[in-house]
Amino acid sequence: MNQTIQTTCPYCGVGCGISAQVDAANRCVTINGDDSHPANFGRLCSKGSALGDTIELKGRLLQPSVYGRETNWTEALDLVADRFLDTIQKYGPDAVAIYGSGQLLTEDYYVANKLMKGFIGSGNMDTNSRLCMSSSVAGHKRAFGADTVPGCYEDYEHAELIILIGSNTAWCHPVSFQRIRAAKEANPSLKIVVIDPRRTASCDIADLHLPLASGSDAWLFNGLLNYVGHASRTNPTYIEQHTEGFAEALAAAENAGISQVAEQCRVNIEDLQRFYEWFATTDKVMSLYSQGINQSSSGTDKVNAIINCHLATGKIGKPGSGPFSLTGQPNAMGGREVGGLSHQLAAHMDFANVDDIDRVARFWGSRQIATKPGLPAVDLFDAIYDGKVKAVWIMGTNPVVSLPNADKVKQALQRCEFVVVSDCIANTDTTALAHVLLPAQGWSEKDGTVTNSERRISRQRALFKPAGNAKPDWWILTQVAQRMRFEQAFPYQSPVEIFREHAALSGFENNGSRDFDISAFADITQENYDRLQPTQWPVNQQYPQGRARLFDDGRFYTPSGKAQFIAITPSAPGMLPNADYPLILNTGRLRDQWHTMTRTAIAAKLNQHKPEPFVEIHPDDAARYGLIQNGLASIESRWGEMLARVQITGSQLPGNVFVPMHWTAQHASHGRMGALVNPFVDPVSKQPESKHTPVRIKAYQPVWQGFILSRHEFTAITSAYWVKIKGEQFYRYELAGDLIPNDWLEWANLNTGVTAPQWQEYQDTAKGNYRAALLVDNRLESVIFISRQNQFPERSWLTSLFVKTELDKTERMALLTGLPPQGVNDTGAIVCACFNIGEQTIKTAIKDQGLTSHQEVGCCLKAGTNCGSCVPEIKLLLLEHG
Ligand SMILES: Nc1nc2c(c(=O)[nH]1)N[C@H]1C(S)=C(S)[C@@H](COP(=O)(O)OP(=O)(O)OC[C@H]3O[C@@H](n4cnc5c(=O)[nH]c(N)nc54)[C@H](O)[C@@H]3O)O[C@H]1N2
Ligand SMILES: Nc1nc2c(c(=O)[nH]1)N[C@H]1C(S)=C(S)[C@@H](COP(=O)(O)OP(=O)(O)OC[C@H]3O[C@@H](n4cnc5c(=O)[nH]c(N)nc54)[C@H](O)[C@@H]3O)O[C@H]1N2
Ligand code: SF4
Ligand SMILES: [Mo]
Repeated sequence: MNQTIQTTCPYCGVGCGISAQVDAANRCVTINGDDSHPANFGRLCSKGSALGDTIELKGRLLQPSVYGRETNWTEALDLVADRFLDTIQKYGPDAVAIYGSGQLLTEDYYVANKLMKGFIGSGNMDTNSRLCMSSSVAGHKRAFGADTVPGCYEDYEHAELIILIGSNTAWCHPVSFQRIRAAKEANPSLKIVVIDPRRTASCDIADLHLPLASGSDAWLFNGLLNYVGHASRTNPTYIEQHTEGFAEALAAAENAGISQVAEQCRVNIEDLQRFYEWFATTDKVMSLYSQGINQSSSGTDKVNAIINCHLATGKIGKPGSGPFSLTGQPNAMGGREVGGLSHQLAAHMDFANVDDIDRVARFWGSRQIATKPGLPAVDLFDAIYDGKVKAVWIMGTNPVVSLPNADKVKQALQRCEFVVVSDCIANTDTTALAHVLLPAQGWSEKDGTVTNSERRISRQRALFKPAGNAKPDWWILTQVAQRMRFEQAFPYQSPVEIFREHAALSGFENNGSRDFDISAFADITQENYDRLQPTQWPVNQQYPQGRARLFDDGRFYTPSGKAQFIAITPSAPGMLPNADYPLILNTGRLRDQWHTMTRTAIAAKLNQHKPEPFVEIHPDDAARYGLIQNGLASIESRWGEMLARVQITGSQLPGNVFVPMHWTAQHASHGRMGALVNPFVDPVSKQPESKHTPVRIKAYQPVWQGFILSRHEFTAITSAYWVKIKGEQFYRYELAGDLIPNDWLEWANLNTGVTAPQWQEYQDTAKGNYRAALLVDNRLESVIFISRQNQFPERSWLTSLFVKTELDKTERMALLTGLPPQGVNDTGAIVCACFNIGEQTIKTAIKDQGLTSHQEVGCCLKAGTNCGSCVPEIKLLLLEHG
């Protein structure tokens, strides 16, 4: 019997509702968007749609282990508690730390934070949100006196101008992007401006794209403040009644005249003028911003430079207007609610206020509460490296990949006396360095709440029984807390008890002084918790049903009740390009992968869009550095190096290169870009500058290149360069090497693990080509293509053969050419992941059937008609081939 369960997507901060039809007996699930969820009204993107393909048990961490040996929970938990107690006793509480994640549920997060700050008595609980949202948090706090996102998604439909700043919404918040696209279709006068050094897929709906110089946003928004100030386009009444510090902020922007800004940002002055004019003359303006703003050594200033413009014009706290920080992770917002960052305490209270410390201590009944901030992420791993922090517990994050200067992070964990990792996946770059591994329940097994970008709390509900011996993160933490003799404060038996306590703390001695207040849930019953509908906080006596917008009353959480302008002096990035490292490395996300690929790369269909690590570079730079399209390049910074496939494109600015953040040592030999990223951080928020690292690039010319497609996963790969890509019933290995093996057949056997081989071979020694195929009963097992000239057929026809139980004669004959037999079309690289439609298929349909719009392509091929994330790419194909 199938059961339908409503839950929430575990990926991005849009926080889409999912309606899951669960076949518990067979552990499978059909995923649909939840029509009634206000974040998505039934829509899902490619990642959410593919969730059903990611729940397999293969690769899961299912059993606790200590020092590489599987064990039971009792031994593992005892060991963690003992070693933590021991370390604290010898070296004090600041010698231990927890490093958490915006992918933990609120209940998990609350317990972790309470344990470290409330009872171990150290501030050393930080989170990957330090790399993500901390500049927004700091900017909000400076301007509003609290970490408040004023608006909501409904504002997209009210806005007349939407500005996407350092946000590739089309790929990173796809359901919100579709909603904005729909708002524009319904209201053609809605204008969209994209501010990003790259021309991204989000530019598809843009009326104006400002490809500003990397890091120059503070100039751009100081320029806007200056412009509205001089064009008498400010709102003097609003400034007077609801703000402080305008004169100082305007004075600081005095040097940001339009020509000066055009020069600093290297943007066309007419475009700049147009943007400023639109902002000044449009009533309802939303500024959506994300990592292009936050991940900067002056990210907090950039956030405030944006907020300043909204305050000066009163465009805040009303429908369709306001600054809107898009959260990244599914529970980035929930983590901020519980105080997951090391300078925060709990429930939007922090260490800066002694009354807060006293209040939380009384609420928790703790005498040993921490009284000062702990170490933020980059400093924390430096302290581990230096041996100051001796025991660390990492949960729900993969810092060996995602922190800057990631080779040093790896060394830090190698040196650390005691490393505990809780994860749901067995082999990650971080689990590889753990002394104790604790199996956490994954998305489809967990129960609790998450909060999305618009402050909306939704339930995640378990679909299946726990896998193996996996446990909820809150349970693991509770068990350790009890073993550390804090059992009185950690009596939890279920998530609802934790949620109630969290809700009660938010209302404790609050009386309207703190924005985060969900005290209406302080007595919620199990039944009502189970039925909880998505609700936007605050949820209290005054707003029992939640509240869509804050600041509509012009009241802020500062001591004076007025919003604060911050005078901004634009500052340069931590390190500028120089003769040794002349290019700027920008890093970010792809449409179909989630961070370090531990879950998305399990779904074959999500690996086809961008299968290999790549570097995007402008044609002039490619020529200057001798790079060719699809060749390999080595990229080097002062901190580390990597290899990537060259993609030459006019969407990059000269002097800039872009690399996706996703590849790890599990998926590629040299794709872990975190190794290169500079460790500079923002002085206020301590957020690292992940979007700006000086690098150099050169061609990497291996002696040979090639690929293997195999039905079976390899246990070892011997070539110098490799990338592993999971497909539908096959694994694809892209390879390159510096040594030609004496005997390719022997090499093939070694790599594919085949014994007693019946390979069909083709060899052209003069050209350095080697090809081989292995069939068993006419079923394709493996094919190998090696060449010294890097000339290969598309992989798509060959990969399509793996779903067949038997190849026919023409297919077998064509196999070693790699080209489909006459009359069969190659689909080309996959563009539409939902329906598996390739580029070649779309191009052919455009040409043969004279298609002129993405709607026509959709009618003809279905491509782009489900989640819509590939529409920008289809439109580009129409432009090029229509
Ligand atoms: N598909 C997918 N979606 C995701 C995620 C994922 O892993 N995969 N992760 C989620 C998470 S945790 C996050 S935080 C969000 C991130 O969402 P986004 O912030 O939208 O994603 P990024 O690709 O990191 O960066 C956004 C853009 O910032 C631009 N940028 C770089 N430097 C500058 C600059 O100096 N100024 C400006 N204005 N722009 C600049 C980059 O070119 C890039 O296009 O995505 C969430 N959604
Ligand atoms: N250069 C560069 N670096 C970046 C960024 C960038 O744009 N450029 N972006 C930064 C940002 S915004 C972010 S958010 C980070 C993300 O970086 P990470 O947090 O390091 O990446 P994830 O792959 O999301 O790691 C989540 C881990 O938690 C595990 N997991 C999933 N669910 C659960 C669970 O319920 N419980 C437990 N215990 N484990 C679970 C997953 O298997 C995975 O190993 O990267 C940051 N680093
Ligand atoms: S937009 Fe996609 S990844 Fe984000 S919550 Fe919705 S379905 Fe999940
Ligand atoms: Mo993030």
